Formats: sequence, C-alpha cells, structure tokens
Amino acid sequence: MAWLRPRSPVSPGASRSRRGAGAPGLATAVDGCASNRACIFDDNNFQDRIGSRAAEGGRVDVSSGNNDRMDSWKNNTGTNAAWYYNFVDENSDNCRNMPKNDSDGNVGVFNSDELSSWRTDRGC
Ligand SMILES: [Ca+2]
Ligand SMILES: [Ca+2]
Repeated sequence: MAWLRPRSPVSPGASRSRRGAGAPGLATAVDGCASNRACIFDDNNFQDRIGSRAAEGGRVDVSSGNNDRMDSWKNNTGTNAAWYYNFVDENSDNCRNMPKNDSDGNVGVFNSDELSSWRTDRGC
C-alpha cells in the first residue's frame, strides 16, 4: 500500500433517541423493551429486564441465573406468547399466556418467580 486512508469513525448516537421528550401517557421508555419485542422482568412494574425476544420464536429455556425470577412481562409484538413453569414437557407443564400487545406488571403471588421457559410464536 502506498498510503492508508484513516477510517472515519461512525458518528455516535445517530439514531439513539427515537422517543420525543415530553410525551404524556408514554411512560414505557425506561423498561428498555423495544416496540417489536416481548420482554420479561425480574421485578414488578417492568424493572430489571432478564429477557427480550422477537416474535415467532419457539420455546426456549432461560439461563439458570434467570430461572424462577420473572415477576412482570410485556409483549409488545403482534403475536401471542406464553411462558412455562418448567423447562421440559410443555404438554404437562403449567403454561401462562402473554397475549399480543399486552402486559402484566405484577403476575401475582402464585406465578411469581416461576418462569423457566417461554415462547413468542403462540399462546398456551
Ligand atoms: Ca423476581
Ligand atoms: Ca420454574
């Protein structure tokens, strides 16, 4: 090479912030769940996200560190989703629906800290 052209850096933050400031009624930005994702959270009210998936994904296990931790969920996709109490044998496991474009900020005492696997391609 006779010469090397310096690489131009990618301009930072080109499209980082999409949500305009001061939009009353849109209080979902802080949970980090994108508009085309289904998300699960360790705590109530969409705090401490432990999973984020696109629609049309089959059942997968969460990591051992995220097992039995989910307390709230949000399905921003246009596809129904579901979560299971256990890792295996989905036909006999407890299954809970996460309907499309829906959310639950507090899954309730009996479902709290139970999720072990989930899917984003259909409901129960
Ligand atoms: Ca939890
Ligand atoms: Ca479980």
